[in-house]
Amino acid sequence: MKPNVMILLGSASDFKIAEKATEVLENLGISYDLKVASAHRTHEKVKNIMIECTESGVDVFLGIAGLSAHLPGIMAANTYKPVVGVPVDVKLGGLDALFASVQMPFGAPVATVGIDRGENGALLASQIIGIHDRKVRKKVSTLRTDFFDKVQKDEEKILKKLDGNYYSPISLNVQKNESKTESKNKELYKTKKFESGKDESYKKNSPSISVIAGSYSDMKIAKKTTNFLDKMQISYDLNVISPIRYPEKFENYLKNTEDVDLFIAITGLSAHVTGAIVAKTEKPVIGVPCPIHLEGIDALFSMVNMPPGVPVATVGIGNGGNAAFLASEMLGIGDKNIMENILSFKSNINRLQ
Ligand code: C2R
Repeated sequence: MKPNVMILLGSASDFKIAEKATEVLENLGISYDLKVASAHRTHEKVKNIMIECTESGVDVFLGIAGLSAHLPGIMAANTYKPVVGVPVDVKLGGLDALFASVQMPFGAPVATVGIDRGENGALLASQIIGIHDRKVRKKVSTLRTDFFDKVQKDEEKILKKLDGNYYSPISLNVQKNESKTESKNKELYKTKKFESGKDESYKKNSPSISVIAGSYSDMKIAKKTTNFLDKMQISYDLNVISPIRYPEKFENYLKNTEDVDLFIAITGLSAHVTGAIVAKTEKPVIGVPCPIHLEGIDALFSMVNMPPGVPVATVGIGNGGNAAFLASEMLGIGDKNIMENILSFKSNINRLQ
């Protein structure tokens, strides 16, 4: 069986994080291979694996590394398929690895997930495969529903232990509301079109990508995204909608995007836009943190460090171009034209150097 996902570890000492990833892939029935290959210590091995596996049909690569995590970047430099980076906490709480993985220059994006979040890395890889494989998309949707059920059960468990004198639960109403929202979410994941497999014909009228900016002040960066999508001849919708400022508009908009392939969200400060989207979809969500304040570090941290079950494929601060590049790589897995466009663009960049 050819592996769909290739996992590379910078060291055998990263295996604990890799196990979280393999558990998810086992659960979803996605084939994978795993090797230890360090860009620093065994550079040629990494290059050879990437070149060979890109040609032999691996869909997505997962690079797991700590310290100066150059591994996912070197992987991205040697392929036109999507690379997901999982930074590992060896020193500095993993911040060194996070920055090394996420802050890639244009043309070699690494879809970075939270520190030590091997499960989210694998889930993101599965969502990417799910763009082109309806069965995988459905399994991802079911797995995520399990995460909702877990939250519900965990809540019940902790509430049983609460016995403060002033604890005054209004749990009946709250629980009703919550379960309503949950069932709405579940409905969204199991749209009729999705289950009956009619989405291909609908797709012709629907853009491939929904680009959402949190504010007009993010538009300069959003422009970099849409410019590159235009170059790659990929259809997109562009909207400025904040789930904090216009919650209803946001909800309504998302309901109308169930036939897009993926989302790109561009947002600064506390990056709730990406979190709000990823909570509602089983499709990949790419996030671009914007430097409105604190040079964008606030947005980067709040975007990338998502809990298990809701990965955001984060690119470098302000790097709208890389978000579009990554989206093209994701779509290119199942679309020869896009794949050829991205390949020729990538070799042109290399030639310029
Ligand atoms: P050792 O335990 O082998 O010394 O590795 C590994 O991923 C690991 O987290 C310590 C840490 O060094 C990381 N490492 C990299 C790379 N190679 C090894 N970041 C690389 O090429 O990027």
